[in-house]
Amino acid sequence: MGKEQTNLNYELSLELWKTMFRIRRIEERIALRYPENKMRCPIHLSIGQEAVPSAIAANLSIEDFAVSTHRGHAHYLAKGGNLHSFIGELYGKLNGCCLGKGGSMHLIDASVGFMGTTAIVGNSIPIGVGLALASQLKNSGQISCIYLGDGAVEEGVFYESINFSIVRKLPSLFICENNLYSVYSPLAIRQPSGRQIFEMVAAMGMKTANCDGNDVLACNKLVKNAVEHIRATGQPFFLEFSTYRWREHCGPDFDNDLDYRSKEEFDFWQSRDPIKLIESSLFLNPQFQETKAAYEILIANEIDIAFSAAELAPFGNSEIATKGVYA
Ligand SMILES: Cc1ncc(C[n+]2csc(CCOP(=O)(O)OP(=O)(O)O)c2C)c(N)n1
Ligand SMILES: [Mg+2]
Repeated sequence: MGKEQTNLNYELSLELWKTMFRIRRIEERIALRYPENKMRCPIHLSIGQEAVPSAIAANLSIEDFAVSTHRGHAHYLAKGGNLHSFIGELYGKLNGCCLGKGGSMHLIDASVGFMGTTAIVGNSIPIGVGLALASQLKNSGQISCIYLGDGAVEEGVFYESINFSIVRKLPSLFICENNLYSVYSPLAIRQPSGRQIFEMVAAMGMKTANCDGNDVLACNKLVKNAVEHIRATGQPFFLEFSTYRWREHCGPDFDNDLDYRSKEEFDFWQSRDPIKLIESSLFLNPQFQETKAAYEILIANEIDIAFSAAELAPFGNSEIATKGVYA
């Protein structure tokens, strides 16, 4: 491999690592501060699942759209969502992206094309398809990225949305983060054995692909290819990534004591930490150690400031109660 290629690989790996590392540190801080009881909304952390949103961050622009789920922190940050607006929202404060009225599961920031997350499984999928339809009607070239979990595949609206996207040739990018569980229920008791989600969607008529969702370079390659395809043809694409959440379904803690997943399984996925995996090749470059140390400090300071700002920000009042409420 030539020197130029090696440098290019390093730069790309570093960019992807930075996004993952920042998301991880932000969520770890949320977990650390959550027991103070100042963030009064339920939280669904995506620690362990950072590779997919980082690949999205590297390939979508701020003009594109994204919608997401109850587990949407990483998706919001990867779309360029402001950290102060995010932490303020968790604290229920006026500096939050929804003026503190939405909390963790209702993050919206139209200024960066992040059009919303909802607590109802599958609910944001048709909204994302609607955004893709709007983009097509306006010929704006915007892609609509629709994040969903494996559990959303059990909702009827999933099939309607896939079907409509195919029939109307919409620029929608479906991103299925298959972390093997819906709350405590493993995939094996929810969906037929041997049926792969991406293969089923391919059989419905959409272009699809899948890969290891903890290998950020593989994720990046798949997303890049899908985005190029959508931009060139306007046609939808479905990507499935296998990944794993480390913490409890809802909340800041680990839940291995509940015994719904085995220690062996958990250990296997911990050994496939997406950040550690890319670091193992980044450390081959002697510069990385110093770069990592400096970035760690930068991110810690950024997080400190955002949490302080959220603590200091005021709560809303009756004047803003109906602002942004449409129904
Ligand atoms: C329509 C609906 N059914 C059930 C629930 C309860 N619920 C909340 S999160 C969740 C799990 C969804 O699993 P998945 O889509 O795989 O996302 P993950 O939590 O694994 O990221 C369920 C069943 C809900 N919020 N909405
Ligand atoms: Mg899941």
